Amino acid sequence: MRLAFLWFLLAFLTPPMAQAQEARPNVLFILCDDLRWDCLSSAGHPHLKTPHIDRLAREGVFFKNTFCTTSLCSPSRASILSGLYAHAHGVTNNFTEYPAEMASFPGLLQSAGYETGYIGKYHMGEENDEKRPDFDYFVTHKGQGKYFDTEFNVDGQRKTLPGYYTHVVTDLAESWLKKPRTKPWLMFLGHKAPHSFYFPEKKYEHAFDQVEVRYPDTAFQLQNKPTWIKERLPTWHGIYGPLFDWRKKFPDDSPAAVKDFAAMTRAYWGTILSVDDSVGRLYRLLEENGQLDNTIIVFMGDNGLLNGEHGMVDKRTMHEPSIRIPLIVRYPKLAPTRCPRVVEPLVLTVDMAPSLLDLCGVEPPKNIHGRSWRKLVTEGDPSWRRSFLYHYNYEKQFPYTPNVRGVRTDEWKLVRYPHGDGSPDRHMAELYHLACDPDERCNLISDPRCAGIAAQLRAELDRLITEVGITNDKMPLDEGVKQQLPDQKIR
Ligand SMILES: [Ca+2]
Repeated sequence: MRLAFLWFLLAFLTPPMAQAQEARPNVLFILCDDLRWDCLSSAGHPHLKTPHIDRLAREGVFFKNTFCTTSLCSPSRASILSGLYAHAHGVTNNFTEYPAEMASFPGLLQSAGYETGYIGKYHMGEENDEKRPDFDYFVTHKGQGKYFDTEFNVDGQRKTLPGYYTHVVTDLAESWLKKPRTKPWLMFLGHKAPHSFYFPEKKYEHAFDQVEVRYPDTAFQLQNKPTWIKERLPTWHGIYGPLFDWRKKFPDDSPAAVKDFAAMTRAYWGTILSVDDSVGRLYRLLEENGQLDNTIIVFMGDNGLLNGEHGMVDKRTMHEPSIRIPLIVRYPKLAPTRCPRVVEPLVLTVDMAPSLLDLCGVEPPKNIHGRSWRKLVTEGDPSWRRSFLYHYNYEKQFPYTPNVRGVRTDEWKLVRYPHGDGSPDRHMAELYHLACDPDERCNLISDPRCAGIAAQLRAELDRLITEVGITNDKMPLDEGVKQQLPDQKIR
């Protein structure tokens, strides 16, 4: 009798709590532009201190081996939204709009009853700052935006919002998050930082003045590399070039000119400190609103960035700093805050859409390339991928990187540079044993002892190309590395 009474009492008392527990999670997706995977103190950076981002990792899941499938802003962003490789979503350069009819995870959440908002850099469709489908609230700007005083299109009204970009978009996000609502929500916050041209806010302008910065030693180990890498050195994307305006007289390969590289690097780091402040503000707001633990917080970068490795700046290539990206997810129902996880297996941009839809209880679209990592995080997944395809097409407007088709496994990487007309490759390929050579110092492609593994990887690359549905791998003709600077308008 007493038991029955207890059951009655429990049944009577628990519904509101049970409902709260069953409520669908909110999603706060924070996307940085060109943030290197290692530019967080939680990822081991020796100089940057990012306590707020670190806290997300300490209370959540740190995906240690996350990669983009194309290291370029717009294609990578479209892969995050759609779960598809670039050839399938069609955004293969930085000037293409995300197709309106293409399913995206924000659109699917919206159809499932979520209120969806986008604030900040969208960067698909260079000159279009208009509202996009899939979002109830939409704030962006044309082009790259500016670190100071950007003109935004705020839900239909164009106005210059004074101040530092990172804080302006955080203010807008805070206002949106404070609105009373009954629906679950998705807020997608697109930072400009730390994209070039790097300008920290005033209080962080001198944050790294005392840090000595040199070219990485791999910049001087190009002997066994393909010649296009050496040709890139004095260009827009090489360490002897203009360094996004941080070097006024170029090319300059004198040792003294490293001061320009150091100044550029310090400025890049400075912009990241403001992002960390922004993460802290949003975390605090969710905490105050009682929404922290029912919100999936994603902190991610769209692509990596070379900072002098192999003599390169910018991204696009398949070298590690270009393709590795930061990814941290805090959601106590995925990983309890007292039990943070580090996930080692290979996770990709294309996994974001199916994973977030999975966590929100929404069916992902059929025939996408990515997979939900939910099971991988909670219990491990023996069927998880052991290799992936990387894919980049030569750009006439940025003639500093060839066509790239490559495969990366847990241990190895093979990179091919197809000419584009089906003829035999004209650039030397690259082969690295990452397990022993994580900095990609020693290209083993000509080592006869590695002929077997090279052949295996070549076969795996062909298999992956077929697996993602590329039947006729069309790509531009490689017109070679050129010295010309890109058009002023698209830098
Ligand atoms: Ca980017």
